[in-house]
Amino acid sequence: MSENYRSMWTDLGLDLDAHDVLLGVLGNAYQETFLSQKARPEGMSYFDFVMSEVHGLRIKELMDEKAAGRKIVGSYCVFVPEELVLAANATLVGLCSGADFAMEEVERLLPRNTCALIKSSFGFKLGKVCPYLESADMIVGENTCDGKKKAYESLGLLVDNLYVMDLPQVKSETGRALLKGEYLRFKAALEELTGVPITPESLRKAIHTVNAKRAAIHRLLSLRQADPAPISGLDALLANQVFFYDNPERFTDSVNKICDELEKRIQDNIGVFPTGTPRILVSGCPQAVPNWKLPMIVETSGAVIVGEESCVGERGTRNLTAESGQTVEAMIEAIVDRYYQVDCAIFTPNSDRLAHIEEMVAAYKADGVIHYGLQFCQPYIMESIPVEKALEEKNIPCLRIETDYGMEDVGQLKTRVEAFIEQIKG
Ligand code: BJ8
Repeated sequence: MSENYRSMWTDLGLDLDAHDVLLGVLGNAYQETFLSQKARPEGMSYFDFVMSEVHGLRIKELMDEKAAGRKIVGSYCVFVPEELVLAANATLVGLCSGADFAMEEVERLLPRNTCALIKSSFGFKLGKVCPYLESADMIVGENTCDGKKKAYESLGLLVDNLYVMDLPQVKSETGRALLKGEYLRFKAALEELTGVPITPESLRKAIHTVNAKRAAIHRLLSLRQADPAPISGLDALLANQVFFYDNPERFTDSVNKICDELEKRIQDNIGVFPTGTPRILVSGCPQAVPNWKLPMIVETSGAVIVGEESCVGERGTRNLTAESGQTVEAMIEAIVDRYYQVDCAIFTPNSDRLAHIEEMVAAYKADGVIHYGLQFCQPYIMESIPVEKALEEKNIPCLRIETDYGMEDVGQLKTRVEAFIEQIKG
C-alpha cells in the first residue's frame, strides 16, 4: 500500500523511514500471529483488510473528512464520550499504542518505570510514526492514573492541541457531579473546535450510532460463550481493537456480518479449537494494537481466550447509553450515567470490577483467569492481588502476570501459562 500514501504521510509530517520500519514489523507480526491461525471465520477477512490499510485507506478517509470540514479528535481513554464527538460533527479515534518505539528519546522525557502504554504513546509521537495522532485536530488526555496525568504535562509541550479532561477517582455524588461538569466543558470545547452546536437531533443520532457499535461487538463477545469457541481470542481482540479506529457504521455492519457467520458455526458445532479446550478469561490492562503478545502465548499453549475484562474489551463496551432523553440536558445525564459505570482501577474503592470479573467467568464458562498487568501500572497491579484472592476463595484459578511490550520474556511467560493450563486441566 505504501507507494500510494507516501505523499499523504509526508504532509502529515511522518518520518517515512521510521514509519517504513514500523509497517514492516507490524506486517510481519500480523502475518505470523493472525494469518497463521487455523479455521478462522471468513468474516475476519474484513479485519485483515482494515489492518492492512490501518495507516493507509483509513487515514485517507480521515483526510477526506478533514477536507470536507470535519474535525478529528484523538483519545487515550474510554472515558472520552464518542457520542459528544460525533454529535459535534467530529470523528473519534483511539491513540493508545501497543508497541515500543523511539525508546531512547522517550526515556529522556519519562522515567524508565513508566508503563509501556504511556511510553509507547510518547514513542509514536517522538518517532513521528502515528498518522492518527498527526491528523488529530484535538488530542484529549484524561486525568486517570498518576502516570497518564503527569505524562500529559510533558505531552502538552510536544503538541499544541492537547485538551485535558479531569475525571473523578471516587464514585460518589461529588464524583458524578465532577464527571458531568467535565462532559459539559468538553461539549463546549468540541462546539468551539467544530463550530457546530450539539442539538437534540444530532446527539440522539450519535447516541444511537455508538450504541449500535457497542451492541454489535457485544453480540460478538456473547457468542464466545459457546463451546467449542467459534472465534479465537486473538481475532476477538482484534475486533475490539479495530472498534477504536474504524468508521462506526461500517464497523457495526461488519461485526454483525461476522456474528451471523459465528451463529451458523455454533449451530453446526464448528469451533476454532476442539470442544473442551481450557477456557481463559483475561482481565486487567488494555491491550492496544499491535499488542497481541498474551493471546498469542495462551492460544499457542493449548487454551482459548473467551473474554477480556478490559477497556479494549467488555469493560469499555458493555453498557449502552439510554436513548429515551428528549433534550440535550437529559441525554447528557444518560451519557454520564453510562460512563460512570466504567469500573477502571483508577477508582477507589472499585468492587464493581471484581463483581464483573466473576460475572464474566460464569457467563463465558471460563476455567481460569489470567490477570494481565502492564509493568509499573500501579492501579491494576495493586488490584490484581485482592482479585486473585477473591477468585481463589471461589475456587477459580488465577494467574497474575506482569509484563511489557518487549519479547524477551515470551519464553518465561509461556512456561508459566502452560503450567497454569495444566493446573486447570488437572
Ligand atoms: S478507563 S484502564 S482506558 S485509564 S496501563 S496508562 S492505568 S499505568 S490505561 Fe485506561 Fe481509561 Fe482506565 Fe480504561 Fe495508567 Fe495502568 Fe498505564 Fe493504563
